[in-house]
Amino acid sequence: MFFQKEIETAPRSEIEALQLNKLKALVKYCYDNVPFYHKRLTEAGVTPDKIKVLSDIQYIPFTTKDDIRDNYPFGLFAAPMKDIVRIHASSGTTGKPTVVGYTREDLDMWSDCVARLCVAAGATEDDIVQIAFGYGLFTGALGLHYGLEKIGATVIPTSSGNTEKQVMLMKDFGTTGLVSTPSYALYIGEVAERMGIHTEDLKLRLGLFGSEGCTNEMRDQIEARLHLFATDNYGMSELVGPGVSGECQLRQGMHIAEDHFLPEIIDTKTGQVLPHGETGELVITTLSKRGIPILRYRTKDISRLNYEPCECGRTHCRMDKIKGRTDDMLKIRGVNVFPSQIESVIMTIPQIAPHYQLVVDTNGVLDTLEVRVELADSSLLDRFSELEDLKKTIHHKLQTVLGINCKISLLEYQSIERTAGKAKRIIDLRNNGRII
Ligand code: DLL
Repeated sequence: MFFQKEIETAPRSEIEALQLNKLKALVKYCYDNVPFYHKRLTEAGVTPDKIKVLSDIQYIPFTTKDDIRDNYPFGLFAAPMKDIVRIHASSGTTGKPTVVGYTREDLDMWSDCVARLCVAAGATEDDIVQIAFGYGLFTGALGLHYGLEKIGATVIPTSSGNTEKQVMLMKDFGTTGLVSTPSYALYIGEVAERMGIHTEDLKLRLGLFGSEGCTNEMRDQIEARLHLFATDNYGMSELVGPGVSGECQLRQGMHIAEDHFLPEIIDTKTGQVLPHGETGELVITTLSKRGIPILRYRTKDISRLNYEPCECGRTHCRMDKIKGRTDDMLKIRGVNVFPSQIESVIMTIPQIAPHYQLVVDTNGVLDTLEVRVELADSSLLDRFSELEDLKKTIHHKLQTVLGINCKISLLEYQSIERTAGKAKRIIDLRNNGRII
């Protein structure tokens, strides 16, 4: 039920006292060992002795992805290279990757955090878990790998791709747990069906999904197709990788490992810290990392913190599922639209397969949004009036939720590209110079 019960169920006052001690030590560690932070903190007038209470964190300047990139590759490392035992990096679509380094202590802390979330989700030493994340610089695969080994589960490092083989091994090895992105899990289900394998006959029982968003409606689809209990976990390479937070079996938010990560929610525009319970951009300070400690990292992920006690007994606060990212919130004719809102709607329409793409463009004056979805049964393509009715239904449901008009395109089953990693769902044609 717990991996580190004492800390996972510690009273709030104890958690906060620990956080304050660690924060003070962290600011000093950064100030003394990273010239970038020394300069930043000095400019902001923050010397380590300025941190007296937790809320003094507000005086510390934010760190962004650009700060890490500007100091490429190792400029923000606080530990000497002889103490760094592992490097990871996030791919990033443009320019250089963001590079992170781990000391041995960091790796230990990381695998503890992942072990916690796996146990919280229901994994045990009896599980046989297939890791279908890509092994390599990406933190997902090795992160889950070490955490699951730590709890004594049997790890099968299949890596991503080669989907038919994934299914074959799942059947032959009696795999009980699957680690992947939610979209790849759906694809594995599709391939199994194509191979004539009934997923209900497999031993799969638990999904540890993360690295991309997954609405509850999408989760229902995954569970129906793979016959397992699907859980969500969150993290990012700059902070550690997976292990920042994860759902317990009650699935009412993801418990943050608060002894290692100090969360805040800020207003993206003003940078002001928002009161508990408000939705905004998640900012995280890594309290324990030695290799590359990060002060107040702007994740760009939108969420909300919940400090109410959870019935599972864990006292660490929970963050809501990620609503979207500040940089993938679509602004359509002045209205803010999150892809997750669209996902929630289309996942509940039975005639539609759970794959979609959003194309944003402009007709010269106004933004346009096209929602491309696949028909679950392509024979519907021959029945014009049913197709038109379906389009109207989807259009109406989306308009009710989003408050804007969008174009619905019904595509043949499997015409949207499947990926083994994070799904690419948004095509924004507005800024490529094609249209003025
Ligand atoms: O995706 C780390 C990870 C791996 C987390 C495996 C969980 C499982 P990056 O590649 O650096 O790291 O991407 C981080 O992915 O800022 C979010 O936008 C998104 N993300 C990660 N987990 C979730 C989640 C890994 N559970 C970025 N829900 C983050 C929604 C997620 N988005």
